[in-house]
Amino acid sequence: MEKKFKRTLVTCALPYANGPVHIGHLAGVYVPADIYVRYLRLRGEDVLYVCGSDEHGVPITIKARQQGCSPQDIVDRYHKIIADSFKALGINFDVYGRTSSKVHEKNAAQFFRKLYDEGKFVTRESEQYYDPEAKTFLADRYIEGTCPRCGHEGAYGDQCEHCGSTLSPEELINPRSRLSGAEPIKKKTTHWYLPLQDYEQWLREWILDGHKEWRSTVYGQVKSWLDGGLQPRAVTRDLDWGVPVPVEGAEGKVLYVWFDAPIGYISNTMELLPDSWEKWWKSPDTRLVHFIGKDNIVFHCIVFPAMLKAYGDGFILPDNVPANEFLNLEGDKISTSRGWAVWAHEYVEDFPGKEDVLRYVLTANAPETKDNDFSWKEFQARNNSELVAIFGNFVNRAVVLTHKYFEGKVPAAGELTAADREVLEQIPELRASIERNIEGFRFREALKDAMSIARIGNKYISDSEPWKVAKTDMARTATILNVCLQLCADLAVAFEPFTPFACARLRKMLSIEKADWESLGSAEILPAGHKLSEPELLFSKIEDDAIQKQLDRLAAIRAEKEAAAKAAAAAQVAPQKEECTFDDFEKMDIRTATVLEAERVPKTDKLLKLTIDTGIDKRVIVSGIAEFYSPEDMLGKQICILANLKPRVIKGIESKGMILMAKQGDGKMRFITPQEVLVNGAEIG
Ligand code: B3M
Ligand code: ZN
Repeated sequence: MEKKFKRTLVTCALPYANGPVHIGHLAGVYVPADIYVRYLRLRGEDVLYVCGSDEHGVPITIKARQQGCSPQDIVDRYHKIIADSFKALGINFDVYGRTSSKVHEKNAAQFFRKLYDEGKFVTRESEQYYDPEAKTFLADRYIEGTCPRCGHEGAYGDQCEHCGSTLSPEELINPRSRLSGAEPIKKKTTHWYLPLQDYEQWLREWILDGHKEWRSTVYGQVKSWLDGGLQPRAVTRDLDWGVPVPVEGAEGKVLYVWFDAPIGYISNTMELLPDSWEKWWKSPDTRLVHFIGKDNIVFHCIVFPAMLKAYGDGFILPDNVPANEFLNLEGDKISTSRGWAVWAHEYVEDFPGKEDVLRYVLTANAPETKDNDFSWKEFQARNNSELVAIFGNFVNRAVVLTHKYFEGKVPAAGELTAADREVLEQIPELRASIERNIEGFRFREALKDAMSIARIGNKYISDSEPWKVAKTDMARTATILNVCLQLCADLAVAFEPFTPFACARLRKMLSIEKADWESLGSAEILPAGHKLSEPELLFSKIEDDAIQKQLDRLAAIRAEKEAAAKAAAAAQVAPQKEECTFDDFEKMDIRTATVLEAERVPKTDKLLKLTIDTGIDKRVIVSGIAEFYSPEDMLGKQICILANLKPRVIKGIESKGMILMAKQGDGKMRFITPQEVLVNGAEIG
């Protein structure tokens, strides 16, 4: 690690405390950050690891309303679930704070107040929706109406969850307040704005010129924001949940959640280190790294830096923002509202003792450069054929054989063969590659390197067959196992950032107290005579039924979605046709009739030949309804027909008239039947 910095401050996006975290969050933010932090610590770096819940924002207030409780109840519940699931997965922040804390309220208010006092904001009056019954301004999410794109009736003022369109409240048909049902009116309100355009040039120099090493996805997004021209951004909202705006005449206003949340990183540091937090935030010797998902890039690369710049006082800026792309689940976008997700807290219950497996799979398949997909089959395969069959199997063979032949003591190596040396020489190269990759935020590649050590070991022990050699040559067996055990010790270090639970078990087996990065690749981590502990399994197989359970749960959600989509399609109604006159209508002779005989028209899929009694005559109609009705379905049914339609010959059969059918969005045709049986030939009109 270049020694430009004395310490590293790592922040992870503060999860909204209105739902549990899922694998998309973990893969995008928390697992890579945790690998980074564990790695730096192994290297003896001074690191502070900061996160916490983001407890403000409109969705939390909406959830509270839906569940008939207070926003505080909601954030209390999810704060705990989220914090516990991180811990269970080995993601141990130095501080996991909350933006509803007193420290944060005070700090965020103070931050605003200083910018306000120094004239860093502009005010703007605008017209916003207001609920005249509930006497409150309405966030876009609080307005509901019919979607102008798909006709869905429960679309929100910012988005239609049915068709996925982004909307503005103006576009909704029949808008109404979700609070009172009243029609919202427009009312003037004043807010404070940060004039981002004033920071544009500075941002260009700092990022576009100064940080060309950032991930191209991050750099590209920043560039396109800057090229698009920055606008003033509102930093306050009319809402009753959040940090109150600390100035006169701002009653009923709170700080916008994206203004207060990043300040939360600072507040949480203060909470942990009330006397020394400034060293982490205001020293040019501190490297600041923000781990986030791609939807947070603008806030961490443009808005928050502009806030810090405006504030001055020596605040440092991020040295890197390794934002990830998104993770999909079984080919579909993860959706909290649909339940299309794998939740961290459920995973740790469903797969106890397999925390590392999730960390491993999410890293092996991390969405670092593009969106990626998580599938349960791949999860199972990576566990069974990589962690169990390669890493676990190698370690197990080496440790068990050492117990068998050498009473669990590391045997001394004799002279090394060329093959032994070749194996050992690869480790320092892999170590250097892991270092380059982790320091460059390429965690997938780093994991591949670590896995290479296990692959090399597994191949070496298979090729050198110490269990066979032991029958004739104990000295050679000793050398082989010595080499294997050194590789096991390498694995215990190299994998520590990725699979910390397994590495703790491995260290125990090898009787190593503490992982030490500097030992990685040195041929004698374990001295001869070093006593190992009892072998235990590092990883265990995941059986099909555990995977099937997960797949079944997802299949049920998918089926539900498809049924809902079908129902919605069925409800679609075709627009009204062009006007016609009464005379046009009068020309049509519509009558009741009864089906006397019905049969399929040979060599066709769609046609039925129906012989019907029209009350006027008996005649044949050929109708394209065989997809929907069998001949038996039609037999004896009373139907309605257009009797005077000009006859046509269809498949050699003369068809006289047409059956009236109703059609809706699902495409199915249904015949029309009178409410009670009438005489045949009754006139309809
Ligand atoms: N609460 C997380 C999200 O967008 C958001 C991050 C805040 S970080 C200061 O899912
Ligand atoms: Zn829609």
